[in-house]
Amino acid sequence: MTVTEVGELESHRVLVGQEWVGSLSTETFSSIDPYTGQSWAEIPKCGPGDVERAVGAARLAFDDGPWSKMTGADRGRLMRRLAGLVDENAEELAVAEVRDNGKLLREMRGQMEALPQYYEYFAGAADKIGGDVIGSSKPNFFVYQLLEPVGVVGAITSWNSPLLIAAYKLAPGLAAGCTFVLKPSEHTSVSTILFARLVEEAGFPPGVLNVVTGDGPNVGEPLVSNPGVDKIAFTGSTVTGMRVASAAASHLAKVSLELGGKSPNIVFADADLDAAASGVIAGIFAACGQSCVAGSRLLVQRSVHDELLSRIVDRTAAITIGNPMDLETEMGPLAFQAHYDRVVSFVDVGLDEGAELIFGGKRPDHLPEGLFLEPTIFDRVENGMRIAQEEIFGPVLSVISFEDEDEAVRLANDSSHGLAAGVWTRDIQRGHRLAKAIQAGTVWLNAYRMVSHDVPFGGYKASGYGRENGLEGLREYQQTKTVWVETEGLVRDPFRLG
Ligand code: TXE
Repeated sequence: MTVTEVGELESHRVLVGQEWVGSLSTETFSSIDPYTGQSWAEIPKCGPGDVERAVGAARLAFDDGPWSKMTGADRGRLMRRLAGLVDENAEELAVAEVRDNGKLLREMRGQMEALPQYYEYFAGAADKIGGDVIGSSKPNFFVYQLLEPVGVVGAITSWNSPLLIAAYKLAPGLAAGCTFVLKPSEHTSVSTILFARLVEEAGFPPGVLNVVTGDGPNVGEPLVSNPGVDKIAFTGSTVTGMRVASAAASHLAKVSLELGGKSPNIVFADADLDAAASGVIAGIFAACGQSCVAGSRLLVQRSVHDELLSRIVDRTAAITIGNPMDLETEMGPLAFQAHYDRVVSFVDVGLDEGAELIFGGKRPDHLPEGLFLEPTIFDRVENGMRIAQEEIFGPVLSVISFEDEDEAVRLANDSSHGLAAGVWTRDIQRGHRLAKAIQAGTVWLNAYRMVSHDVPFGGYKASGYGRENGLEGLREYQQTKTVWVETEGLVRDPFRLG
């Protein structure tokens, strides 16, 4: 599909089992293009009944369907076919995501080009799932462990990178042998629906992937609470993540949560300041800061504060803001109106708290309409301020100065979140010391915003639990079964354990 064809208003249906059906209610909701402010797609408004149907189809496929009898090699073959189809359709998928969430075409093209690697990597793991033989101390017993799929997975994704975040869940889960009910964010449903068509085209059996579209209360909650779901894999806000975990507890579903962050980007005086400035910009202004790993707190050693800030401000002033489809654009609009209003409100919060606004803070002069906000920098921020503690999820940087390494570590860890951190220094020993001392699931030394299909990713503290990607990500979709085999044919004392 070309760019212009995608521009036409589309009607989409949801996938349940092997059937593309309208939701039971036949109601729809609009997907709004944040750049034009216009509706560009109508999405089925699913409800609890649709979730029930979808979970039933996933359950059947897991318990009884052809999927449950396939070998890992078979699953891997289907996943490789899917990777090829994603590759062939990357442009259509990228454009759909830009229309849905306003992120840059250049960013979404990059994500879609990376997407096949997720399915290929885990396809390669699908036929290598073994188990373990336990060297048990119990004589006359042969003990082994099987690695089995966890079952039906309810996967719930956020709006900022819909298909990438879905791949973090689907690729390892399919390799393990799970089946899925996938609920995309109500702000970004289209690319998930297009992707589901590719899953079907690749030849996956009915019920392996089901897609239900709609909001949290009517679709997300019923999915999480459904006793037919064995595991919930969730990406979104910390507040919703807590609700998800407690609803899942009602039927003891396993949960993995990838939540928000307030990640520190820490620059020492001995750093390569050009590289650090570029890393700070990447951390907070790429994707308009709408990234869970946004480096939204800049911790800078006082002696290089002015020098670093002048480099950051110079580069920030040169950022091109505008149409996300234009490949020259570096910052597009924010994703939707309510989110825009929330992000903008933090400018007043920062001013009220006494931070110094040194760049941005308003709509760009050349863009009188649309959900645009200038890249915004607050200096002289105290780490206790709301703009240093709360995830803004927008292009707002809070700059905090520190004196020495101890203070840097203390400030970095003085946060309820712990998703990621960047450390900029030429001192290799300090770099490793900091990597150990910082409470976060990912630490980048002299880099920022690196993710890959083969590298585990996830949070400490309120940023969630469980890991996605890498072989550790595969384990999230497996459970172990221990098998004891009596090898001597002995009759044992029935009143003795073991
Ligand atoms: O998240 P929500 P949103 C953060 C970021 C952002 C905020 C809000 O701070 O400003 O979250 O984003 C579904 N039971 N991140 O509104 O509300 C919902 O429909 C089950 C960080 O997207 O948490 C959507 O599909 N599901 C994040 C998904 O949960 C429910 C990326 C996320 O929605 C539900 C995006 C419920 N009760 C936002 N309520 C990151 N870590 O990357 C809602 N949902």
